[in-house]
Amino acid sequence: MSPTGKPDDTPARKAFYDAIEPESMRALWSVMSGIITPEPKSDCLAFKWSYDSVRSRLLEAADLITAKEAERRVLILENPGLKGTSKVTTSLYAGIQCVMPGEVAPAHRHTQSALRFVLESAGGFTAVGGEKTEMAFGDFVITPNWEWHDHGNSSDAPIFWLDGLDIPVVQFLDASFAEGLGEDQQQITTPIGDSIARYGANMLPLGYEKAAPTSPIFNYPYARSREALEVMRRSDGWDPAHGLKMRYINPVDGGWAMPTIGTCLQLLPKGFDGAPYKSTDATVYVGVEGSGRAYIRDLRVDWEPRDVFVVPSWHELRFETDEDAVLFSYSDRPIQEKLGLFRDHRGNQ
Ligand code: GTQ
Repeated sequence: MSPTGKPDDTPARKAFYDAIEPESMRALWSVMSGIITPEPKSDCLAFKWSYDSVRSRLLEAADLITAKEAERRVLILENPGLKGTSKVTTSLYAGIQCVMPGEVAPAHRHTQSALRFVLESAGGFTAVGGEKTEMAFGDFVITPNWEWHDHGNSSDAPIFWLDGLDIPVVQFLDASFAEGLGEDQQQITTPIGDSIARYGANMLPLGYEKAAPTSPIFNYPYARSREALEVMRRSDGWDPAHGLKMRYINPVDGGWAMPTIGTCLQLLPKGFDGAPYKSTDATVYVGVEGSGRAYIRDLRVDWEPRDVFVVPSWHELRFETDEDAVLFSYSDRPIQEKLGLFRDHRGNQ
C-alpha cells in the first residue's frame, strides 16, 4: 500500500466508479489514501475565542431568551474548520453558558457527559444526582452521563462557565438519549460537600467499589488544585513542554476523572520558553490566570484569562510566557488511551 499515492483515475476506471456508485459500492483504492492517512489529518483548525466577545454576545442573548426557555443559554464555540457541526474538535464540544441572576436552567439528563469550568460566579450553583455544589471561579465540575442536573444563580451578577461535552462522540456512536425532569430543580437528597468529603480527602469509605465510569467527586475546587501547583513549584520537576501539568483523577482507580474527557490544570512560570510538543488528542485550553502565547504550527495565539483556544491533533504546540500563567485543558485522551491510539511526540519533527 502506498500511504500517499492514489492510482490514476483513467476514463475506464471513472466509468466503473460511476457504475458501482448506485449499487452502494466504492473502490477502496480510489479513496484509501484519504481515509487511512499516514498521519492525522483533520478539518479542525487552531483558533482562539476572546472571552470579552463571547461574554458580550451572551449578554445580548440574555435580552433575547431566558435560561428556562432556552433550556441552556449557551453559545457554542464552533470550530471554523467544522462549520455547522457544533464541534470544537472532531470529537468534542465546547460552549460558554450564562445564567442571569435569579434564573434556573431546568433539570434534565442525557447520555452525554459534561464538564464545567467556572469563569465568573459570585453565587452560581449546580445540582447533580441529588447534591448541590456552589460554583466558584476555576472550579472543575462534572456532570456524569445520565445524571439529572440543573443550574442556578442566586447572586446579583451573571455567571459564566465553559461547558465541555462529548456530544460528537455520542453522536458518532448513535447513543444519544435525553429527557427533562419536568421540574426546574431536582430534589436535593445529599448535604453540600458530601462527595468531596467522602471521596476527595485521600480516603474512601471502607469496602467502596467502583460503581460508575466517572469520578464520584463532582466538584474539584480551584483553591485546592491551585494550591498543589503553588507548593510543587518550589521543587524541580518542570516539564520542558508543559511546565507543571497535573491531571484530574478519579480517586477510586487513579484514572481520568471522566471516561471520555481528560482534564488537566497546568502552571507555566514567568519567562517560560516551552519545548515543542504534539499529540493525537486535539485539546481545548482556557486561560485561568496570567497571560501567554501559544504557537500552534503557524498560528500565534495570545491568550488572557478566560480566553479559549483549540489545538488540533498532531499540531506542534509551544508555549511562552512573560508572567506566571495557569491553563485548564481538556481532550479525548481517555478514549484514545483505552483504544491504544494515543501518541505524542516531543521536539521538532
Ligand atoms: O448544562 O446541561 O453546553 O445539556 C450543552 C448541553 C450544556 C447542560 C451545554 C447541555 C448543557
